[in-house]
Amino acid sequence: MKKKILSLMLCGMMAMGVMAGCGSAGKKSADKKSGSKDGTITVGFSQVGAESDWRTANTKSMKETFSEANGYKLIFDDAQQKQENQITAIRNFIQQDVDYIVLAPVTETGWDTVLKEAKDAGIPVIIVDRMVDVSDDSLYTAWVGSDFYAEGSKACEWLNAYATAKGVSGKDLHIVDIQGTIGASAQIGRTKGMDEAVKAYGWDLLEQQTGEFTQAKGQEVMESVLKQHDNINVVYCENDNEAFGAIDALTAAGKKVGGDIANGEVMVMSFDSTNAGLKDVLDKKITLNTECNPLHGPRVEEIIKKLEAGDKVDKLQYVDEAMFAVDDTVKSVKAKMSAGGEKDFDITVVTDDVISKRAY
Ligand code: GZL
Repeated sequence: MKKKILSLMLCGMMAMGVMAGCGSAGKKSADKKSGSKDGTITVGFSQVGAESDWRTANTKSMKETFSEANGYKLIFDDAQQKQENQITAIRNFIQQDVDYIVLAPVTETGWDTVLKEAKDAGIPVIIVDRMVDVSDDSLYTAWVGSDFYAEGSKACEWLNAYATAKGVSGKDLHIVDIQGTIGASAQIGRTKGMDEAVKAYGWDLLEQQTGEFTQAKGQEVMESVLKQHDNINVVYCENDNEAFGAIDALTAAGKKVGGDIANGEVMVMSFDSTNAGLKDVLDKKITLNTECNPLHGPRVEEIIKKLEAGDKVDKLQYVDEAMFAVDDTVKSVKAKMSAGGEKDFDITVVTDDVISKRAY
């Protein structure tokens, strides 16, 4: 409501030749500053759900940042991994006339209509984590998240270098890809990295099935695939929780989980580098863990502060991310980036000290 009164006041002042640039009555451009009379900024955050350790860390970062003590009112909604719940949440945020909407989209498509409603209401939308695929990118003000294609490229370049160092040829890598939620940017990018490597290095990709980024589904998929193939020696899990489930299934099936493919072990690779995921690297259950950093709270706050100050913000902001392995067989990799080109990434060998210094 406050924005409507403010817009009418501004238009009135413009009519007296005091100011220019007032949008149509009741609307303000979606990038303009806002804030209530007492300075509190109201943020509506539509979160995917609570499907993984990564998501828990992401929610914690957002709630710690957008606290009352920091001058915010956070309206938080957990969509339980359902897009229709996120769309409902965004409409509720619009009804409540929040100052900013932050959306962590469960999948990339299906957002044009509701983001147009937010734009028409003059509420800036910041996309966090996964990306949205919309017909008009003015429907959101900024995006901050990971380069998921680069994550996939990193992991697969590491696997190629590791296998080569161990004397295992590409055709002797028999791989299961337990994918993330189909249509999520993280799944799209990590799967694309795998698909390109299979073609480039002649790997034997046995199965690709979604584990929905959860431990239960990851275990279920692994159990099912183990019944169909007896030569699996690499399991490419598109997040840590799927890896936890896959490891349980492999162990229950009497498999030896580890990096020694040449001697019959089954290698498990993962993404996220959560605390539990890195502990599994330390225990040599996960051989490579490619980081996907969830600590987006401060990054989103920086965008909001710039908008409040009337400053320009980058449309896309990729976060820097590391790689963690059981050993230094591979010291660095050259990975392909979403924006084009390649970049070198060093591999960190996981120790207790490395884990103790991690922020999540
Ligand atoms: C990645 C994020 C993914 C994580 C999973 O940024 O979208 O969703 O990799 C999480 O753990 O469920």
